[in-house]
Amino acid sequence: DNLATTAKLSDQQRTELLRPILAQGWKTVEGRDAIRKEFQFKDFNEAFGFMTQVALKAEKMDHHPEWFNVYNKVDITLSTHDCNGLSQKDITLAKFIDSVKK
Ligand code: H2B
Repeated sequence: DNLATTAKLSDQQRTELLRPILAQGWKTVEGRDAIRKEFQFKDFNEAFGFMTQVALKAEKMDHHPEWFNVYNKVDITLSTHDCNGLSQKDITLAKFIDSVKK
């Protein structure tokens, strides 16, 4: 449920769950318990199509990215405000985002 999935990850969960995410190019953020990745597309249309798919998923999950778009680039930071750090929802959303980008 929502309470369980937005609990801050334990050190052990963090190590195990983050490994595959970091292998896909996500990076931990300096000075903050969050992950970040930059995506680049052919043009704005491709970037915004990607953002639309992520937005629909985010709304379904009630878990929203912090993101910044300029033309064909989208810079995404994931963190859970409810626990002021990384939760299972960030892992799930990161995997979904990578599956959309392919
Ligand atoms: N998104 C993220 N990234 N973290 C949260 O803690 C969060 C969220 N909380 N989206 C949700 C909305 C909460 O504010 C609402 C009220 O359920």
